[in-house]
Amino acid sequence: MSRRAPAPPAPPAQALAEPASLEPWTLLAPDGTLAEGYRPSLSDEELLAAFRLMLLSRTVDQRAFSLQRQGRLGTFSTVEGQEASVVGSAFALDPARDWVVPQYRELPAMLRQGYPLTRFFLYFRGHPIGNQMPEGVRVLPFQISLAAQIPHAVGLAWGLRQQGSDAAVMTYFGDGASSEGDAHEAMNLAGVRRAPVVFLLQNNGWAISTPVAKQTAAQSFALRAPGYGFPGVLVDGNDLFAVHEAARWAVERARAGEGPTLIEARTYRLGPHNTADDPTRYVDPDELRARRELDPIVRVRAYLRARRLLSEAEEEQLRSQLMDEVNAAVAEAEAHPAADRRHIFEHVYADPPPRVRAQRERATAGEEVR
Ligand SMILES: Cc1ncc(C[n+]2csc(CCOP(=O)(O)OP(=O)(O)O)c2C)c(N)n1
Repeated sequence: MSRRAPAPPAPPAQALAEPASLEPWTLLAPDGTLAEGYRPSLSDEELLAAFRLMLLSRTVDQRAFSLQRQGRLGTFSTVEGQEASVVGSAFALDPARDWVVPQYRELPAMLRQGYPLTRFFLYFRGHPIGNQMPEGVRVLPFQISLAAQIPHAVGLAWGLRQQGSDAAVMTYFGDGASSEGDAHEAMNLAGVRRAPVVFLLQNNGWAISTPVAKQTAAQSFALRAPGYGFPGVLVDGNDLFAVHEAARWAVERARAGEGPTLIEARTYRLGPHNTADDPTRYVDPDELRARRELDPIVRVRAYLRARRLLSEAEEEQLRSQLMDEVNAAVAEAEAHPAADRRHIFEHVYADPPPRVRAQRERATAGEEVR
């Protein structure tokens, strides 16, 4: 008869990798008041510029959504609700030195780096020029293949370091993208090579209709970082100041040769996943209502009003300027010669394989290509 093995002993405390409990870092409360003793590192001018960019982003979202419904723009994803996370982090970068490697929901960070708004509209009208960066704009193209941008960011950061630069690379990805193998491989390599990269994980609660609770069993994505040998920070992603300070800290570490940082910006996607999605089929309306109360724009506005940095009338004027700016970019994009279907065969292969060449010929002859 086989003897039953004794129950396994519990591992001793020092051998157990137990996750510490984490609370998101918050500096700006929903009512617009600052944490005790905190003095923002953003100057008043920078803060107004950040708020302007947040409002511009919201204006683009609204305008682009209606253009998509009119058939004047393709499917795209709004930033709505995530403006503090994107703008707060982007403002930690020096556009003349640092790089942004986006997913597809980070337009304001790209704009701050110098990406022209007109190209955003061209991109979502199907024009390849929309994904080409003007000389000196340190941004990689939109990435729709989830997580594929993360190894690119690490390679870019590592390469810059090899060239003796003190530049930092900020790469953005979602909670959904974090489940891809590319995310793990890139973060592991970055830790080993001490690449000067900041991983800005925007946890917006959803990956299309998959809630974050089904994405990970961990209590925070930030907890992954120590497993790769670098720090992880959990911040309130709807707090412009907290995201900004965490990103500044991470960028300084990168410049100083101390390697990568993972920042989990816990935010919330207020809109649909993209213009083809219907979130009313899976988002609890009460949850959405509660999250709207935490709108990052409302929070910064409350702070600006309390400090008398921007009156209601001044904001009204700003909104109308931003609408003019957006309309001018739309007009310029629409006046641009339409994209040619043959464009889809460009910029991938220097020497296209026979199958692609044959498809290109059929497209040139106006035939259907499958
Ligand atoms: C490799 C890959 N798999 C699946 C998809 C389809 N897809 C597009 S967006 C998305 C969800 C992404 O969620 P997340 O990374 O959290 O970013 P979010 O859209 O919420 O900002 C999925 C599954 C894709 N684009 N690429």
